[in-house]
Amino acid sequence: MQKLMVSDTMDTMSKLQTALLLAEVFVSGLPKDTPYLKLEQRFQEWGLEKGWGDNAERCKETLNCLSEVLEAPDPANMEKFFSRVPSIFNIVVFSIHGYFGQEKVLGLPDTGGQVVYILDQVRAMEEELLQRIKQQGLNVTPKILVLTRLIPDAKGTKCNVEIEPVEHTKHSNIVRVPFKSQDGKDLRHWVSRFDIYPYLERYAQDATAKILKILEGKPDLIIGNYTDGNLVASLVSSKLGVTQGTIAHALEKTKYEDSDVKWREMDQKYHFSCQFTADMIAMNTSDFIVTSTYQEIAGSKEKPGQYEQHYAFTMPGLCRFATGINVFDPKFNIAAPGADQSIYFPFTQKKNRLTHLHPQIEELLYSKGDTDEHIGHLADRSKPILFSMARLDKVKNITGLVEWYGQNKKLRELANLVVVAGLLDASQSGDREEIEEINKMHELIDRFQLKGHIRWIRAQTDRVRNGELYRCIADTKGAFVQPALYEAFGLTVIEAMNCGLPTLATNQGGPAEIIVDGVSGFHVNPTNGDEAGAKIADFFQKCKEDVSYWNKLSTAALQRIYECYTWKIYATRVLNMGSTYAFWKTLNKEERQAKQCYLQMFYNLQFRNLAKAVPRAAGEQLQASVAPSEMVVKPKERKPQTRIQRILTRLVVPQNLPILE
Ligand code: UDP
Ligand code: LCN
Repeated sequence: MQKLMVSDTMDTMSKLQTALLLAEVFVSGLPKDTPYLKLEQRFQEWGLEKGWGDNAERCKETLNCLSEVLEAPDPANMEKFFSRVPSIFNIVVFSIHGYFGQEKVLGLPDTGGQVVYILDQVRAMEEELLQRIKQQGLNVTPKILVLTRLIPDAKGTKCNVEIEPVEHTKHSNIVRVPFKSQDGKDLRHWVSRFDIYPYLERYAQDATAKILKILEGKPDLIIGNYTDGNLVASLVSSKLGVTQGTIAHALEKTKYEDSDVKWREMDQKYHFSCQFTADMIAMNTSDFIVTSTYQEIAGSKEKPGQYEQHYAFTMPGLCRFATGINVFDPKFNIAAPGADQSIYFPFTQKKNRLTHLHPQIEELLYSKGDTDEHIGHLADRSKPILFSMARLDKVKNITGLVEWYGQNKKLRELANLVVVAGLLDASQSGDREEIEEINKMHELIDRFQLKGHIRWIRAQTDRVRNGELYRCIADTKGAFVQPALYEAFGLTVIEAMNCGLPTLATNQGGPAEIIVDGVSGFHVNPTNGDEAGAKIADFFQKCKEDVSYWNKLSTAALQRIYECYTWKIYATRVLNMGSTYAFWKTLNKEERQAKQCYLQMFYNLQFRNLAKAVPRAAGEQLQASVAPSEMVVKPKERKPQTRIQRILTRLVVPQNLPILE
């Protein structure tokens, strides 16, 4: 093991302060680019080891930064110093549900922005780690592992491959670990994210063994994603004693109205009792939480935030959270994601445009006749295109958009509608919600006689072509619309804006913060279809009257992106969080331990029983070809509470812990 920054002999504060002073004076007298090798001997005499910088100038800055922290530890200095402490080399990222892969997965059930986010995040973090390691004068190879589920029946994807390097990285891999059935066999097919809970504990054990083997030791940071990944991150972090970061992506409680109070009605389909309990455990065990927007934490004047809605809530007959999560806890941080700018670039960059894809896109948008790939056609090609792309989940409200369009004669006259969403044939889908939405799409197209005005294209998995598709929509002077009933963040919104496509997006969730209404795009109210349809029609009307209006919106969208939504800003922030919270973790040990004990009891006595009640049988006994909706087994009767559970629920626990009543 290599000692970094200070040696074992550095055992008092005064020794450290003296060493800092001597070293600072020494490096100040040297040319800035003097390599660390030439400083090493003197540094060691003062008890300083590698890690201060790769040259005299960088070392001076780091030394100075620590001196200032010791004098006056203000937040800016602390963050700067922690950004230079070489404490993170190996990172594990958990993203378990859905199909996690690099091709042919987007649009498959439960597989959307989270996968895009994590792949881009890993690339950005690796780049930042490499730069930091080099600048601190070290020769260490970082490793990032994305732990997901291995799915033997991979549906033509690589989700059955155990280890897959992450494209455009040097040291990052996707590692897939299978779920196990009760008899210890690998579970073969995809499992809905709502039904995943009985598999997670065993998964955490198997994943831990795999991680320790690949890394030949513990990681320095574990980041969980979504409820399942966050719960597993909690279990693994607590077992290994590693700093834990949590990313929700979307908290389901916020997406489904009254899902806490009506948990019993919904439990057979969604198992929210399990999900919300897992969320509460992960939020509380986590050392830090990363959100994409401010509203995700604390909401706005009009609406509470996603996390805020977890402060106090009740699942009647099950439990009541009195102080579930405190949104003023300093563990909350915002780091907004970006979009890959090599894929999503402005339509005006003519020399970079992927013109070889234009014939395919032309076919996709305008060819006649229904196929497996698309339904409907655009009779009048001179009209601009109103475009949307999302998974065909209820909350994405693509059917709502078709209805707004169908009902608004003026909008139908002004623009064509193109939607990329899900599958076109319900009999091919295994996803409960998607099946309902597919049937609704067909019904709406018939009811409003939209053929000739609408093109419904099945989910598109080629990101590069999708980038060019956004730009081709911009060529028609079209617009992107994100009509979701609720959208946690909305990567499609920033992808469209990166391509210079004017964007109208839901005012429910992240997009309300991404877009400044009337400046860099527009907000639409998804609960008022007439108003939303009219606002979109109004936009196209104004563009028709004044071409410069469209250009103004396009430029403002790009400006907003460059100011706030890039992966470089993101990676810097998240790695700083990793180092900073690793430091805080070493303080207040007793209080932390008490909290962890309570959460462990909560996991053992509450979560485990809930997870046991989720039917596992579906995948383990029936054939993979049977649609999940046909496989739903009635949950077992809940067992009466044991004595220890009753005692636990009366425990008096410190502030800011989820209190069960
Ligand atoms: N996407 C895609 N093909 C589709 C549907 C979506 O490539 O048919 C991509 C889309 O470009 C975006 C991601 O999937 O990168 C969806 O992310 P978003 O945050 O909008 O929504 P999520 O699916 O995560 O809820
Ligand atoms: C999940 C969602 O629902 C989206 O709103 C986000 O953009 C995506 O994850 C990435 O965080």
